[in-house]
Amino acid sequence: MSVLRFLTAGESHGVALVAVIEGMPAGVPIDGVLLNEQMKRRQLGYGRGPRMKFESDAVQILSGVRQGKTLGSPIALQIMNKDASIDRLPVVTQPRPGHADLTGAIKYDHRDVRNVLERASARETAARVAVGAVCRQLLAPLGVEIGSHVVAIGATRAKPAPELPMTKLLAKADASPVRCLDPKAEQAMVREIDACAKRGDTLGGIFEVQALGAPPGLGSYVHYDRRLDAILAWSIMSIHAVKAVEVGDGILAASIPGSQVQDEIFYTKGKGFHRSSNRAGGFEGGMTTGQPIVVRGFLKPLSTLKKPLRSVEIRSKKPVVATVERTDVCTVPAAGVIGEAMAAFELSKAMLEKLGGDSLRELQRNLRGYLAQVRGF
Ligand code: EPS
Repeated sequence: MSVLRFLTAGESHGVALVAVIEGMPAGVPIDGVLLNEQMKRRQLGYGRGPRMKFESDAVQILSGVRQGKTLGSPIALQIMNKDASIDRLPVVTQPRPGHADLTGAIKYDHRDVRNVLERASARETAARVAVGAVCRQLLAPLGVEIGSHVVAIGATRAKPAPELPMTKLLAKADASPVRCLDPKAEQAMVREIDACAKRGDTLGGIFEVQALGAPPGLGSYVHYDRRLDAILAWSIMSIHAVKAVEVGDGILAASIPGSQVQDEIFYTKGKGFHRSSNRAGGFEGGMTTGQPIVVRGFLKPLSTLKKPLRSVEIRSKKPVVATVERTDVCTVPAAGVIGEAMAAFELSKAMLEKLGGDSLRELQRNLRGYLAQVRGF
């Protein structure tokens, strides 16, 4: 058994995006239809730009899967770009404030900002969603389900989400153009996106990822880099445009007394230890408690503006306005799907670290043994 890891490669308008997953146990059933369902979900959402209308992201499995099951060997995935125009696209010398453009060009000594923006683009997240879709198929037989919904777009905030079984949450969120569970807020969000598009501006917002069924004790308090809430926060923060992450009621908790923050502990025969609240978002001491995992990503508005901001031409150093690339007005609904993928990867990794196993059968046996031990505590 090795540590689960993945790499992605590919430019936004290059030939393809690719990903390699290493450390996936053998014997995990992989359904290509389910993989592509996840890819489609990432392409949806009100406020997306023209690119998503003509790309139909589909995953090709190049290795590591045979007769519908993982082999235990590296899994290579490929997503072809319909728009593979990278060699015909113009040189960019007017960096966009907020994008990787200027700092990336300085760091890598590029005089064409395109060399930066092609890889810095959020198109890379298509490869991450493909990886997450494989991880979900490992987690499903282990009883872990992951979903997300949109909590806010711009100034519009949804009312607190009801507790729903994961299939219901996903069905409701995916049926909404902005992946929001509150129909009133949904309408206001759509109006806000429309108004923003008219102004040539962009909008950020908040998505919430939930994971149900994770056993208690994933991650650890014993060392800083084993705290799974921190690992998950890092992972969500790595998604393009995410500038803040919240676990459970973390932001509110900073401003209210401890008696209103901690989740009290109860014990009932037959049911074992339980809580009547989950303000901690499923983590105590960096470990899963067995309660639902709740993590939110806060996206700043995208940095490509139709009405561009002031910038500087990198060769002449003269003031200009930033380059205008084709882009989206709002990507918060898609970001939730990407957040799910990152959570699926981190939870798969944490499960394998805790339980071990080179095959799904071995992993499931180890999980059953651990859960029996937990029940007997
Ligand atoms: C994206 C593809 C991109 C953008 C967006 C995400 O397509 P293009 O640049 O060809 O229009 O729509 O990229 C960005 C938000 C960004 O900052 O680069 C995708 O596949 O998600």
